[in-house]
Amino acid sequence: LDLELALRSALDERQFELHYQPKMDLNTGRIGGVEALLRWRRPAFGLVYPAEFVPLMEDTGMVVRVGSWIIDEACRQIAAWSADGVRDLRVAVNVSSRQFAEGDLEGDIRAALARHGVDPGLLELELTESALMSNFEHTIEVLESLKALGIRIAIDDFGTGYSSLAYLKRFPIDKLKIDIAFVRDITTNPDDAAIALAIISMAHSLHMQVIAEGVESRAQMALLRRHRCDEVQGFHIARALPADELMRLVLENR
Ligand code: G
Ligand code: G
Ligand code: MN
Ligand code: NA
Repeated sequence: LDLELALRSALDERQFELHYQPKMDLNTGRIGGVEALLRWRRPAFGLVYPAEFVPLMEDTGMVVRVGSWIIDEACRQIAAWSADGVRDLRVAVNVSSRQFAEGDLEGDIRAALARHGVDPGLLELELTESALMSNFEHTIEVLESLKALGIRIAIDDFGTGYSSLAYLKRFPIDKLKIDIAFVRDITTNPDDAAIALAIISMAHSLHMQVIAEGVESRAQMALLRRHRCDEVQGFHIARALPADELMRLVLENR
């Protein structure tokens, strides 16, 4: 209950911040994008990670209002990096199931892009299979309206949910993100390697890109590159960093 009360005032008290984890393009070795990850700087507690509060935000519906803030903040950051001369770094934000179902995603994104004067092509959404599969008609309508804005759409944690391949074909999806569960033992478990390879092949056949998350070693990265995965994200590249530290890393990498 204390947690819920504290969380309710966190947005107005400006206690949320976004950290950014790089995504490396395996063809060029460049950091082509980042994933924005929510952090709560809770007074007297320090930095709190999403696992401790996102489920409660989802249950209470707070995630809709905070989700709108996250989209605005990500666009503000894209504009700030642009002003500093980095104009080609894509920023992905996570969208929760409830935000997708109940929020006005298109309105929020349209407003944030306009307010900050951001190129829509630099904004990407990460949606989970469960968010997409709950209501087919609603999903297709929302996804089409989002694509019309010019933003990109990825399916997060791919392979652990229950998306039907028939639906996948009909959704305007740009990218699949292979779940960490298949990446963790990819160099030692032939089944996991086979699943990752199958996801990569299927994605490319459907003209989608593929990223693997949770990459923690050079060997995992090398195997994914051999299998023609497009991008990798994980501790082997870097953890999520505050905006200024992330920018230093990007500039060193260019
Ligand atoms: O940053 P961390 O690895 O602790 O994130 C853990 C989980 O929290 C991830 O699954 C991620 O999708 C979720 N998460 C992180 N940031 C956000 C956010 O901004 N919005 C939503 N809805 N979920 C987030
Ligand atoms: O959106 P999603 O829940 O997938 O968010 C990414 C989560 O994965 C974050 O909580 C982040 O801290 C975590 N993460 C990112 N890279 C790695 C990694 O290389 N290994 C592990 N175990 N977790 C990671
Ligand atoms: Mn994600
Ligand atoms: Na994920």
